Amino acid sequence: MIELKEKSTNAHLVIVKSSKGSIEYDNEEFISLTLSAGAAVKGITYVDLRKFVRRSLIGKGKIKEIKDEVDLNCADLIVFNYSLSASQERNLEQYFKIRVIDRTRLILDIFAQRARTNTGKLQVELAQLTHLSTRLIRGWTHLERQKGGIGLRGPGETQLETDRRLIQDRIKSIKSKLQKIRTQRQTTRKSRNKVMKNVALVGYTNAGKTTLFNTLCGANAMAEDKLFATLDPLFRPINLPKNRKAILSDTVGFIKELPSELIEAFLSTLEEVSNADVLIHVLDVSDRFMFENKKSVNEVLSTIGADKIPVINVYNKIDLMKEKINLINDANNIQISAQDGLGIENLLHSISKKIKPEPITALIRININQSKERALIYSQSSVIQENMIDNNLLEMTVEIDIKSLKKMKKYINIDVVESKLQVLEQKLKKNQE
Ligand SMILES: Nc1nc2c(ncn2[C@@H]2O[C@H](COP(=O)(O)OP(=O)(O)OP(=O)(O)O)[C@@H](O)[C@H]2O)c(=O)[nH]1
Ligand SMILES: [Mg+2]
Repeated sequence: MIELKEKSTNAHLVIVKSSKGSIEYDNEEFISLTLSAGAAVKGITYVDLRKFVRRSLIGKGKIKEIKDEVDLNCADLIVFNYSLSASQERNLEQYFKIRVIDRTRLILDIFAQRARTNTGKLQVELAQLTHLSTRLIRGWTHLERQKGGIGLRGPGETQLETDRRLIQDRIKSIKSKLQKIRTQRQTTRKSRNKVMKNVALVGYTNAGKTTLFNTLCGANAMAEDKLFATLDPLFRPINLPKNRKAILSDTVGFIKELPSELIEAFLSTLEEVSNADVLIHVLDVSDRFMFENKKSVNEVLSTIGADKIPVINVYNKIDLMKEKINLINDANNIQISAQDGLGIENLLHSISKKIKPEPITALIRININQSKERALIYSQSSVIQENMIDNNLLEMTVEIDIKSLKKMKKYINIDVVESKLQVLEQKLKKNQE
């Protein structure tokens, strides 16, 4: 049974100073994560890991110091920003007599709280179970251990009471369900890609991706000042200059060292990013760690094989900047305020340029009954002229880019009478002869 705990969680944070990265950066992000998980931060202890203790990670002196503060502040959860082994977690819990979790577990808990759709819940459950399956060790029997972390909500909690074999069975079953969803998404993506380019919003969590998605598409998706507000991918068509169109997607935000369990479980969601034609990397200029975040996002992009896709960097939230900021300003680096609509026109032009080359003029003939094809031509090109040339035939003069014309020719039955494309194809043929 899941035991839901209504009263709020009081967390004590243990920040282990590592040699890489700045401590302020780690601090701020870690506190935001804890708050986003719905816990109050009652105290922080900094630990220098010069003396590494295998059994409990930290030494006796530090344990005593933390215990005193935890008792004083009535904390009921300790969160380490450092990866703890299962036995370290267990030993620390025995010392402190309250729950101890690490950063990975904290992020998994946030995801569990945010998951709304069936797919999202399955993905989170898979990540939780994968994490748990490596942590089932002897002596790990008390049920207290098998509850969730903060808030104790989320999918998969009942499964946490099962043993290793049952967990493996459940992992297998979820994986097979997710594989079906992945195949479905691949099919949908293929048919979407037939006619339109995919533009994916990516960025650090809370950078403003969903706000920008709403501004660009006139959508009303939930944007919140919370980490990982978005989990499931969203898609909408966007209108670009010169009557061009594309599909925009918004997905889960990234974070430094996104747990590998989550990357694996969210494969089908992340594939929407790795299969995009253009990425819009949303950066929050009001975040003093914007460049560190940018680096972390690029690392995740490289992990999921999306580092070769053309990118437009979008510096968001410029409305919050009192002074002009010194950033590159060109077609690939655009300053905007997704909230106030500043710079959006520039961004649309830049996307338009990135996804489609300049159009060519083509003369297309279709049968008068081909209403679906006619609608598609309208959606993909600028129709300059349309004439009935006999009782059955409609002749359309359109402006379209070569790639889209080729795609249309491949998938729908149209007769391209004259276009630069044909001239090019003829030239190509001649060259081959
Ligand atoms: N001032 C200001 N706030 C913004 C702007 N864009 C987004 N925000 C705020 O930033 C917060 C996060 O916005 P979201 O759009 O949810 O961010 P996200 O990148 O989708 O975040 P996740 O889905 O959690 O990864 C919200 O409180 C927004 O209102 C902006 O241009 N200016
Ligand atoms: Mg979002």
